[in-house]
Amino acid sequence: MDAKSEDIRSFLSESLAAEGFAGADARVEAAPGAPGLWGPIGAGELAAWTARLTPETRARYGAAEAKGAAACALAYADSGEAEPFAEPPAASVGRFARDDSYAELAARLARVRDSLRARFGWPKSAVRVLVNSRAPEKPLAALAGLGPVGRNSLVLVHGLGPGVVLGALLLPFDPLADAGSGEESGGLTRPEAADFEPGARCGSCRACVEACPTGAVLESGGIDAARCAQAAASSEDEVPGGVAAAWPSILYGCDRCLAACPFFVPGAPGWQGGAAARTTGPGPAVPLDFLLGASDGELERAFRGTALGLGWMKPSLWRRNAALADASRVRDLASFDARRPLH
Ligand code: B12
Ligand code: SF4
Ligand code: SF4
Repeated sequence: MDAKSEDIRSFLSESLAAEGFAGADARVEAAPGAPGLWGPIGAGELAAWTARLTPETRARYGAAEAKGAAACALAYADSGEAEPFAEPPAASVGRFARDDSYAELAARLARVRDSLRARFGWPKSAVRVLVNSRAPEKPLAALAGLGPVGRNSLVLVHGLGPGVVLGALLLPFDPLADAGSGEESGGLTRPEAADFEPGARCGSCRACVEACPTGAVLESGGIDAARCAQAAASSEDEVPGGVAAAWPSILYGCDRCLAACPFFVPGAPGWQGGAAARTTGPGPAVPLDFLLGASDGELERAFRGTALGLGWMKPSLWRRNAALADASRVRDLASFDARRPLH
């Protein structure tokens, strides 16, 4: 790597550290107690990921031009909360949506992108930010050595667990150009095939399988999205009978399969440094009386500017989810078989 590339990598590392991301390998400065972790992806590894994208997605993010990437994980704002999930008379909000962790991660990565462009005079398109994009982000995190994919299909990030949002910067340089291998790699952990196979690193643990109220987490690893309550909560499509019958009193976001994981880190300071500073979201629970009684305008005003105020989420969807949560109060869960056929 020439001096300039070395400079770029150091600057990237410093910029990410300033945004709260510790380095996942020994060559980059650690940020103790940081809410985030990042790891580098080299040109060859990135090419394997790019090759799987559709031509449209590849073009959309300029992935074929990228020479490397930095994958990042950010712990939820209030990942330290270990409170039980809301039950009627309230519906719960997933941790990622309580304070809009996606928006926070995107803002942090945009600042790193802007610093890189300003420092090295790169054009706008040289660095791309991916956060909940149309490109698969879990394999980027695994490629960067942030952690393996668990049986629940979520990346179990070293030190932070599954309670994170993931994102990446696609870069015009290879941050691993001089990494070497083995001892020469400076403590760099490179992923193996098992890190991409959901559950291959989970041993005999089945906690997420047991915690999923709708039977969506597969014993063999991964999820059956047709059974996932969060998949149904995000869609206007009719909710399958088996999913409706086991609805876990959620408004949006579920979290059961990640909160049950032994790698989930209750007590970890999230990006707000704890729950006290929450200001930007709906919080962990919303009263059903409000959700079922409010007008469209009242609901839109309540969620505008939060992760629940996304353009595609309509009052009819919030009301439908709230009605399912309301119905869950009269359900006989003891006799419910989560693995029975859906319809
Ligand atoms: C669609 C989607 C959903 C769907 C379907 C999820 C599913 N598991 O099928 C639904 C609505 C159900 C959902 C729910 C949730 N989601 Co979601 N979701 C996504 C989204 C937008 C796309 C995922 C996807 O289908 N990708 C396409 C498939 C093909 O790829 P993949 O599964 O990601 O990749 C695997 C393989 O294809 C293969 N692979 C693919 N490319 C490559 C390349 C190489 C080189 C290799 C070796 C392998 C490989 O390996 C991968 C790992 O096994 C991502 C964001 C994103 N853009 O990635 C978030 C994302 C996966 N969701 C996330 C979260 C937080 C959730 C919820 C926890 C939200 C909540 N509280 O309710 C739940 C959890 C449910 C669960 N247990 O999965 C996070 C996961 C964070 C983490 N720790 O992993 C993501 C990454 C969003 C983000 N940017 O943070 N989600
Ligand atoms: S998000 Fe909820 S419903 Fe979906 S797989 Fe996880 S526990 Fe099951
Ligand atoms: S709960 Fe257990 S099986 Fe599920 S992802 Fe976590 S470690 Fe793996």
